Amino acid sequence: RHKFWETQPVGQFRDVADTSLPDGPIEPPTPLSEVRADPYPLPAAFEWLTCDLDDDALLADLYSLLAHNYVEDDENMFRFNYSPAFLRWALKPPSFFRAWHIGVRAKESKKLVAFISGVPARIRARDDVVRMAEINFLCVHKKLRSKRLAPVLIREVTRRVHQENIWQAAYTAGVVLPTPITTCRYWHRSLNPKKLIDVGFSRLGPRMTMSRTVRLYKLPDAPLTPGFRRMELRDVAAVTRLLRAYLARFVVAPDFDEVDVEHWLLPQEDVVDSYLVESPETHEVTDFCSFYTLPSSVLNNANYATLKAAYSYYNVSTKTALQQLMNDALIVAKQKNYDVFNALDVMENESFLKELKFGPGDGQLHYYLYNYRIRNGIKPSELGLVLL
Ligand code: YNC
Ligand code: MG
Repeated sequence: RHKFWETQPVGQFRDVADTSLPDGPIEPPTPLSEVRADPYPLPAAFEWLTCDLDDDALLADLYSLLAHNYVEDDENMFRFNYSPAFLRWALKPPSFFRAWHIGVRAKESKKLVAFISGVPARIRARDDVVRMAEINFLCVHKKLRSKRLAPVLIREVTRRVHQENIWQAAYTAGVVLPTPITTCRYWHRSLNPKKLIDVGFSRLGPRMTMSRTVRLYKLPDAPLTPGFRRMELRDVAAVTRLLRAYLARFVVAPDFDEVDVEHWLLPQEDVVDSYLVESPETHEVTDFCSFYTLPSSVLNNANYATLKAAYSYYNVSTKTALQQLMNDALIVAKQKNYDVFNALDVMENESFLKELKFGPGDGQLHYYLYNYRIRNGIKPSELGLVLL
């Protein structure tokens, strides 16, 4: 059934019932001298291109490939529209490898037609902190689909990850592959219900009028928690402490240090936003919340071209109730003109979704590890990892 995935060191569907298989790496590392030295062959009309994302023209090409060919919803009404600044942030974390930004272009026209990327991360599974690649932005131009290019891209990124002596990876996909460690659902909180209904993202509820709907989702003009403010550079140490203590609770989570926190969580306009609660009395940082910005193109709508969406990222509450903290996150997202606030049912998110008027979406997001078995998988609430 999965001609490619059956050949890979991932949990195989046929092994699900085998309780003798231990958790941890599926295959041991091979000596680096045995890692294939040359790129995998591509069909004759195409060539590999290691991408330099500091090159604005190349970044614009990548942006455009993804804006026209990346992930759509099941009904093909919306398509992710990652901004160039977001792509740079996502693909150039501390100690990134340029060799892991892999394009395929047409030899003649030089047009970028496919892409896959990895970035390095330390991810903890139970008590094992593992150096991994986070694989993302796998994309093949619509005109080149179903020609088995995706397995070539995956093999090539795997080869380049192995060259750095890294043997595990984490990734998410909307499709079911062998074998998810967990399956999450997106929840959506309307901030601009009229627009969401106009573009077909949501529907007017039964026995609801537009004005009642607008009132239902109305939020205060400013955050309610005293001491709630934007994160700054001087907060990196405190935020790292909060986040490390919190993420220790989950079965699978990133192992962030201060360098990671500065990159992944320090606010960048229209890329990532982070807020915290600084106690007005003690000036201690007690709570933290964050979201990233990922607009979607609205396909075939006369009135609107894009939806501005915020995605819940990492949130930590110690003194402010998580529900109140997230209500403040909704308020700042509304102030900043986002149309919708999305969150997965990971970590403790279930505790606020219904109360804060999030509704369940229809798409599922499956989480995977490459060459690392977690027998029986985990629950979404045991997952402390958000991929972009
Ligand atoms: C997918 N999303 O099952 P089998 S997510 C992984 N992730 O193989 P072809 C996928 N594999 O089943 P197409 C996949 N989608 O026969 C399909 N596959 O074993 C598998 N869409 O290849 C599929 N981006 O080239 C099948 O398919 C084989 O032309 C078929 O290309 C697929 O970034 C794709 O959704 C997704 O651009 C590129 O449809 C194309 O359809 C497309 O004939 C729109 O491929 C955009 C989209 C995917 C977003 C993402 C995470 C990717 C993870 C890849 C796996 C990484 C493994 C770890 C590597 C490092 C290891 C170390 C160490
Ligand atoms: Mg293909």
